[in-house]
Amino acid sequence: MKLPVHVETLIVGAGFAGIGLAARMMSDDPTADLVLIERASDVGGTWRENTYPGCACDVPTALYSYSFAPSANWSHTYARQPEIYAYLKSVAARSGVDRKVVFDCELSSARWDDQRALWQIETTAGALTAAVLVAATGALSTPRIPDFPGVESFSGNMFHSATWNHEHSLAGENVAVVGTGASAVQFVPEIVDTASRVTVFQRTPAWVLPRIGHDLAARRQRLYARVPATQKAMRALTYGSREILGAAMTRVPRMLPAFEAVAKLHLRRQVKDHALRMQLTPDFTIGCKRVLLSNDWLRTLDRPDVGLVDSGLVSITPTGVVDGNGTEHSVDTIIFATGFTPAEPPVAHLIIGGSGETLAAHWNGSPAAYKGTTVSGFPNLFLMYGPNTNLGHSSIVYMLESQAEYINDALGTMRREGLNVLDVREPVQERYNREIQKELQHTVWNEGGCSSWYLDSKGRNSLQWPTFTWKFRAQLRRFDRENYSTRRKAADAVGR
Ligand code: N01
Repeated sequence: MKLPVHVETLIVGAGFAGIGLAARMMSDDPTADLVLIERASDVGGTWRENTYPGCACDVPTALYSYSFAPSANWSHTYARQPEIYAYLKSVAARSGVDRKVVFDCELSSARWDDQRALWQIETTAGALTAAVLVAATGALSTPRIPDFPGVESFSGNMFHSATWNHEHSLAGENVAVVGTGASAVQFVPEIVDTASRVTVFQRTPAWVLPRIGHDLAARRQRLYARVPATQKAMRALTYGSREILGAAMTRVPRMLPAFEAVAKLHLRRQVKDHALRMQLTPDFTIGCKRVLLSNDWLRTLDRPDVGLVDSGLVSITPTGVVDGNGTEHSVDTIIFATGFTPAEPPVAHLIIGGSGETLAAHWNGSPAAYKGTTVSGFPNLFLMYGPNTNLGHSSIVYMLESQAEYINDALGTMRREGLNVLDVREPVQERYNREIQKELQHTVWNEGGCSSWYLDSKGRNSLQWPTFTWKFRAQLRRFDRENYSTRRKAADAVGR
C-alpha cells in the first residue's frame, strides 16, 4: 500500500499491538479509514526482530495470543519465535490488516496542529496528516547496550541478543554473554554446544522457576480444532493461575516465600556446585525483577565449559572484557543480553504535542498517562503498551486487547458525536496516576529490595500495572468521554 495524503487513524507499528487494534477496528467496520506504518518490510514487531537461538515466549501461548484469533496448531505450551511470528503474519493476512500496512516506512515526527485539529506527520516515505495517531511501537523494541569504556576498540564480533548476527558462527569460540535476564536464559543453553567456552557476566542473579510445559500432541490439537470450548477453557485456566501469581506480587506477599522455596529447590536440583549455587541465589524478594522460567539455564551454568562471573562487566579491551574484579577475559565474541529501553520509548522523542513540547520532554524521564493510553496535552494520541501497563506475570496481549477496545470505542464516539478533538483532562490524569502509584507502593516491584527496569530514571515505577488485569479490562471497557475535553468539527468548544 502507498502512503495516503490523509488518513483518519494512523497506527505506528505492525506488531501485536498494531495488528490487534487494526483487526478490532476492521471487525466493526471493514472499510475503516486506517493505515499502519511499519519501519520493517514485514509485520510481527518484536517476534520478527528477536531471532536469537531458543527465542520463545515465557507466557503460555494459550494466553499469549489474540482471544479473537485462537489457533489450534500451537506445537508447544510455550511457542517458539518462528511459530509466533507465523501466527502474527497469518492473523494480519486473515483479518485484512496486512493490506493496510505501508512497509519500510518509519515515523520521523508527528506534530499536533491545533488549528486544523490533526497530526502533521513526516515519515521516511513521505508526509501525511492524520486525525488520530496511535503509537503501537512496543516497549521492548529498542536494544540497550550499556556504554562500556573501550567498547569501540573491541576487535572481535559483538551484537545484541535482539539483533542476533546469524552470519557469524560461534563454533569453537570463546564467547562472553553480558546479562542474565529473560533473553540470556533462553539462548545460552542453545549456544554452549557450538562455542568452545561461554562466560556469563552476571550483575544480579535472578529467581528462576521451572517451566512446566510440553509439546502439544496432534490429539490435543484436533480436540482444540473440533471443540473450541476446550481451548477456551485452557485459556481461562492459564489466565486464572497467572492472576494468582499476580496477586502474590501485588496484594498477598505472604504467598511469595512458597514461590521462593520452589525456585531454591529448582536451583539445588540443577546446580551441584555449592559456591555456584550461592552466586546464583538472589538477595531480593521473588517477583521484584521479572521471574525467569527455564529448565536448562541453571543446569547449563554448572557445565565445565561454561563460566559464571558474578562481578559484572566494567570495560572492554581490543581482545576481551574486564570484570568487576579487574580480571581480563580474552574472548572472540561478546553478546549483549542487556535488555531494552522501556521507560524511555524512542517514539516519545518524535511526538510533539499542543504546547510544542515533545512527549519525551513532557515526561522528563518518568512517563505517565491516563489508563496507559492517553496523555493530557497530546490530543487525539493513543498509546498502546503505554505507562503502567506492563505485567510481571501474565500476557501483555490481554492488556493490548483491552486498549484496542478502548481506542475503538473512542474513535466510534468521535464519529457518532462529530468530535474532532479529544484530550484527557489533566486533573483526571493526575488523580489516576496518584492512585496507581499508591497501589504500587506495597507491591513486590517497589518493596522487593531490587533495582529493575520497572523503576524509571526518577525511581518511580512507571512500567507496572499494579493489580489484577481484569481491573484494567474493566476500566477500558468503555470510552469515558466525560473525562476528556472535546471539540466538535465546527471548532466550537464542548465540555471544556
Ligand atoms: O533484558 P533484561 P532481557 N553490566 O533487561 C544486565 C522481555 N522478554 O532482554 O539485573 C552488566 O531483563 C542486567 O543486570 P541487572 C521480558 O519482558 C520476553 O533479558 O540489571 N550487566 C540483566 O541481567 C523481559 O523482561 C520474553 O543487574 C548488565 C540483563 O542485563 C524483557 O524482554 C523473552 C548491565 C538485562 O536483562 C527484557 O529481557 C525475552 C551492565 N552495565 C525477553 N546492564 C518472552 O518470553 C544490564 N545488565 C515473552
